[in-house]
Amino acid sequence: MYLSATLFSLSALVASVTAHTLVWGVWINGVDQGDGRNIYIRSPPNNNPVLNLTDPAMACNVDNRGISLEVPQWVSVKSNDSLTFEWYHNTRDDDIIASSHHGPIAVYIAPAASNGSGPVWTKIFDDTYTTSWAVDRLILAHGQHTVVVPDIPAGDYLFRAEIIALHQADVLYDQNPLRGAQFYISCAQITVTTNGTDALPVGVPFPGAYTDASPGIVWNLYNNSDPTQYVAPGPAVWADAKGGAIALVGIPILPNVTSSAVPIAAATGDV
Ligand SMILES: *[C@@H]1O[C@H](CO)[C@@H](O)[C@H](O)[C@H]1NC(C)=O
Ligand SMILES: *[C@@H]1O[C@H](CO)[C@@H](O)[C@H](O)[C@H]1NC(C)=O
Ligand SMILES: *[C@@H]1O[C@H](CO)[C@@H](O)[C@H](O)[C@H]1NC(C)=O
Ligand SMILES: *[C@@H]1O[C@H](CO)[C@@H](O)[C@H](O)[C@H]1NC(C)=O
Ligand SMILES: *[C@@H]1O[C@H](CO)[C@@H](O)[C@H](O)[C@H]1NC(C)=O
Ligand SMILES: *[C@@H]1O[C@H](CO)[C@@H](O)[C@H](O)[C@H]1NC(C)=O
Ligand SMILES: [Cu+2]
Repeated sequence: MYLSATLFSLSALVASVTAHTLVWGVWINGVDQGDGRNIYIRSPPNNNPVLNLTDPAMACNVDNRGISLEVPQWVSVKSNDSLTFEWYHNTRDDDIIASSHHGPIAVYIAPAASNGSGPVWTKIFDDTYTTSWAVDRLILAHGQHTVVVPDIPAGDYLFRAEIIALHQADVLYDQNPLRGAQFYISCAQITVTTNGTDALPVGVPFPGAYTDASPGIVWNLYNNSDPTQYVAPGPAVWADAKGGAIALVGIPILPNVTSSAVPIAAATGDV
């Protein structure tokens, strides 16, 4: 009895390991650009979310801390190109993120020279709830969502993808630091080679754009709140943005599996 109860607890623990998410890389016009992690993505050291709205990590996650931590490569794009982010959980093209992590997805851009500091971020994509949450559709799309590159001046930019998971967002992090909305953030280093005429407007700062009072920071998924009434935090999408989609652009080609071992993330009870 005692032993089986222990085994039951252990399996319950294993089943509750974290199911967070990270960006693996990007696709341009449906072409996989290869593993971007710490290569052209300013990757955080693990897939944990940012919770603290005033943390400098709200810009480009914990490796950024508001200052430049440039990684070696830049991905070149032209105006009108489709730039697709691809997220994963533990290994590429897996379950992507826990299905409990319902919430919206947004993409912002900033000139790279700012290092993401100051009022430099412009929202170019926002998807909240249509027939399901943006995250639900991201899982179906193998972790892929796309923005069309705006007709902005030539130069280096940071493209900041953001998933907000709402499964613990019924309270503010400031009221309960074990809960709150979870921010999965990743910045890609992108060089725009066309010299467009749509100059970026004055942007918003991260941290700063989202506060405890912003819409969409507190949301209860479990009390019959109408998800079609959800409003994402932050500014409206820029009028000169060219849209995007949460949709599969290509099935990743995975290396042949030689081992069934899967890295197990640290358990935090966040399921
Ligand atoms: C949130 O981040 C700010 C800025 O870094 C820091 O001063 C504050 O202590 C953090 N809050 C918590 C609860 O860690
Ligand atoms: C992007 O597409 C728009 C609309 O189709 C077109 O007017 C514009 O010239 C295109 N820009 C570039 C750089 O191809
Ligand atoms: C961005 O980072 C680079 C390299 O560390 C630095 O030279 C530059 O002054 C920074 N720019 C800003 C606006 O902080
Ligand atoms: C882009 O166009 C602007 C305005 O016409 C010009 O000042 C700038 O030098 C051009 N930049 C590049 C990289 O061609
Ligand atoms: C659900 O909970 C949220 C946040 O606690 C609250 O603002 C909202 O009024 C509640 N909605 C319903 C339908 O109970
Ligand atoms: C996987 O192995 C098969 C058979 O050896 C080979 O034909 C295929 O090219 C390999 N695929 C990859 C992505 O390495
Ligand atoms: Cu998680």
